[in-house]
Amino acid sequence: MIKIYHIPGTRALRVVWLAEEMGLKYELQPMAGFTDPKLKQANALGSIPVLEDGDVRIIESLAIMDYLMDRYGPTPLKPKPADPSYPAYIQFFHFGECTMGARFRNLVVAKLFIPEDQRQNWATADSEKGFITGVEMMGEQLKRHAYLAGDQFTAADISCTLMLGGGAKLFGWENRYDQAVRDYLKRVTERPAYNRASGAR
Ligand SMILES: N[C@@H](CCC(=O)N[C@@H](CS)C(=O)NCC(=O)O)C(=O)O
Repeated sequence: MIKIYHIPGTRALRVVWLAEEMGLKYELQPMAGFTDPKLKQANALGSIPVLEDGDVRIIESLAIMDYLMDRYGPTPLKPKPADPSYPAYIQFFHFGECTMGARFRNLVVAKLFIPEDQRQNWATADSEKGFITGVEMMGEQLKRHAYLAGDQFTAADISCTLMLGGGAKLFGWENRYDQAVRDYLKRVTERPAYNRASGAR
């Protein structure tokens, strides 16, 4: 049985959303917070998500998604290498965490956790600028296509939506997003699988 270590409103949503889109059976392991001893035992970093599937344990959200699509696919959520949408797919799939997620993490720490007098520094400003530039790059793609990889919804959309949603909800930045990005965010978060996943506890 697929087990997903879960805290609502975190990157675990990527995994649960994907599982819902694929119609996979899974079990949530609700965590009592980032200091839950069960989480530390499964992942020394104490970060969410963690996936267990029999003897398999994976602790990176995009690696978990790739694992589920490869092991339990094929699925149209992951275009084949010969598909014309594949290059954009693979770029935006990783963009969601490597470019956006890395900056998002810095911003969460800087804006919500460190003492107020230390929040404004070079690294925070750089992360904010990079995050907003990333949103603009997605906007350029979304002015031409309904989804990030092209005309079909894929795991790249799941990967990036988490960050677009996080910037909007946590920092109130939706008004800095292009209209094409706002329309897209509304469209993808109206998907039934997203709604089931975001309500999962
Ligand atoms: N690159 C990792 C990042 C995981 C991560 O930072 N998750 C956040 C929640 S969204 C977390 O666990 N933060 C608490 C911590 O790292 O202590 C992934 O994509 O899985």
